[in-house]
Amino acid sequence: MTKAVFKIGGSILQELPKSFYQLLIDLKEKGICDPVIVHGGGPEINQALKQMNIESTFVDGLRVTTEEVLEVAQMVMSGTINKRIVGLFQGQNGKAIGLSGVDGRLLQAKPIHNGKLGLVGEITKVETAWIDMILKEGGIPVISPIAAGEGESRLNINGDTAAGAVAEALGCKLVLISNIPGVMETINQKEIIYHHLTKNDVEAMIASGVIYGGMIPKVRSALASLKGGVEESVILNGLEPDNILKYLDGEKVGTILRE
Ligand code: X2W
Repeated sequence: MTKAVFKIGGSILQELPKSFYQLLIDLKEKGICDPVIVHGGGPEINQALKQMNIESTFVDGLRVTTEEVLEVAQMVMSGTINKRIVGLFQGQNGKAIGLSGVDGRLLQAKPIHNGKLGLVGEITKVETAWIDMILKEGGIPVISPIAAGEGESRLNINGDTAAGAVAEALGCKLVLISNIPGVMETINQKEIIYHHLTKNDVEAMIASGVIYGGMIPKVRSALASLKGGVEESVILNGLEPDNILKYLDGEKVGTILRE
């Protein structure tokens, strides 16, 4: 069965309807595709750090990660959020298996920019055998983006980057679940959705400000993963889960990104 990586960002987690999880379970049961989930958790990490009076800063969308920040990121993502998503699948009778990138060295990484951002990693290898094992047993893997570094060290990975690396390693599609229908622009008071974009289109749209804020790392990591063997990246609105079916049926929905 073809696989697909679904990235669920922290900002959309609270909004996703139960039917989203049900749809992914149905896709698997009907043999349409085998979902692999990679999640984030940025907003909840922010909240937890604030409550603990720990400062954190971002450089180019990446959280500068001290030992203390890493412990909080791991607690929130590999603990609270990962198990919440597993619970949501189980609430719909899905067989979800939650694991972090540290488990079985599923995600292996080295410090990015020679450690300038502290314990932030870039993925060097994905042990896809663990994912395949879970899929073979009928499970839905739910992966949190903390990776195994050298020895006992662990590294914080941006969620979109982790999802891109997993899709790349599996050689499958990457579906970025969003709360907007895709990359949009308002022209003459009418909202239009760009259904197909290339790398050059995206760069031009970032330069002109059409693509801005949190959408920038999303489209950039989607494009970066294309280079490494991802067939296709697509941004879809998870609040209307039928969009996922429509996309898999080849209908014009969301924004498809290609090289
Ligand atoms: C991210 C991991 C979470 C994440 C962080 O600490 O916020 C780095 O920046 P979203 O919800 O997918 O944005 N890691 C290195 O990416 O969450």
